[in-house]
Amino acid sequence: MRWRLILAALVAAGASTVAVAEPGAAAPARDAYADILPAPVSARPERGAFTIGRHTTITAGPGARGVAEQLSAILHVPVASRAPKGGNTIALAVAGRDQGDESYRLDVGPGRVTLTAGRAAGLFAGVQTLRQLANGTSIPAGHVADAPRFAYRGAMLDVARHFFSVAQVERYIDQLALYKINTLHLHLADDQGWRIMINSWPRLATYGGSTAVDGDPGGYYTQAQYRAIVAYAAARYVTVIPEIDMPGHVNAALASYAELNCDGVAPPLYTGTDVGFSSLCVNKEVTYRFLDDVIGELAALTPGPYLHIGGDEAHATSQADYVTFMNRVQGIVAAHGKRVQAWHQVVTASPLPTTVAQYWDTTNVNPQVAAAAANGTGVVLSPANLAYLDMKYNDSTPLGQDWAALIEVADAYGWDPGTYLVGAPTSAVRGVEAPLWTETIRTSADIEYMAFPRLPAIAELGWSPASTHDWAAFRLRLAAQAPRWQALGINFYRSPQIPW
Ligand code: TNX
Repeated sequence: MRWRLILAALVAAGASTVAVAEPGAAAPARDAYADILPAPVSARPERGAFTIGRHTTITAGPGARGVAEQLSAILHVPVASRAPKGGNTIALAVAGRDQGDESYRLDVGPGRVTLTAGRAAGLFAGVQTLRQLANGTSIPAGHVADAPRFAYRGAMLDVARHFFSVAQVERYIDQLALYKINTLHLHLADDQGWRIMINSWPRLATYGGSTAVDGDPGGYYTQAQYRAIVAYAAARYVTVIPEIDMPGHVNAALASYAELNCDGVAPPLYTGTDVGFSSLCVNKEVTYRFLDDVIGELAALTPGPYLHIGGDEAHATSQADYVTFMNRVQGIVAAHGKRVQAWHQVVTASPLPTTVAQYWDTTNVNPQVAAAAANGTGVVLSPANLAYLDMKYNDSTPLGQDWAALIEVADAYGWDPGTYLVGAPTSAVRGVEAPLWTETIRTSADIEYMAFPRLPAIAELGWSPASTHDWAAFRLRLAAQAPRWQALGINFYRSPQIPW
């Protein structure tokens, strides 16, 4: 514990090279391997350490160069085409052909670090582990073999209720990548704002994007800015899933174009926080021309396979209309070469075989979703009472809401995505996602306060084998992250449950 405090002080003081603490207080290698978060499949410390010095180089095999450059920037070690004599080496290699999941193998010895993976994405995951192990210029020796439990490990940011700049989104992407989260779901349109330029319907952004909750400043991404976010994420092996919520949550669109309203009259812009009052006009053909244009432009801008079409809280749409609408829009998405992700109400329509339902209810019993899952519909789990980052931690949390639950760290960590939804086969579970709705969230410091430390908890549920699940060990792993957050300037909630 004592060395940890000393390390924290050094990191907080901005020390780039952490001299190993005091005599007798040297960091025991065992701790570093036990502190990897998310917990790896297996980790075994050894005696000794690799020391980064003036003659250390990083070497990159075919396909490993990009990740090697990223590691180089983190460790301030050059990338060389070949290891020079007399120096020690950090060798990165993509084994065989570029394939497989994000699994990797890391071996740290006194003279050499070897990181291998089937794909560059696995090397990137391994680099995150290496970052956590490195203690200044010392990397304790040992071995890690690791692979994700679930392919989908997501975070959602609602940029509609409040708008966040490209730099703010990129900052969050960097934080997600630290914990091996590989999907960023961007909630791009809601009643309070439309945040992406659609060239064929420009008033969506210029007018529909002009405000935010409480009349706060609005904003939108140009297509070039959206592409920049997507590219920034891709460089960190994070796939962007853009969401246009429909048929409800559409006041910003209805306000922008009168013809989208059944009565042909555009409502005023909306800056409150009610949900469930707006609906696209399901029986007008212009609705589907509009959606074909919007989905077509978004599909062209988005390299990832999924587009999210919302489908939640459509309280102003009749169930019959909802079914008609969701089925037709799924066809439009498919026609543009993409797959559908939608909130779990989509199962009340006819999900396509490739449609993924995102579960957000506050109970683990939902026979309709379980039946769809048993029938082949993929499920991403975001139970609002466990995984929603906008829920308060306790009743004195200054930000957030409490309609689903108060969520302390132990609650966010204390469930198993593989077995959560009664009657849904584990094979249907694609993974987990932690959504952050932003009715009360305005700044990066606000985002971080709600995400840390619950986001790493959800990240661990998505990545780590169920056999590693252990609250007593997790709270120590989490505490060990705090010096890193301080060094990175990440604001976080000092939960009394964690021995910081
Ligand atoms: C419910 S759950 C919503 C959002 C709100 C959120 C606030 C779901 C899919 N929709 O529209 O922002 O609650 O917690």
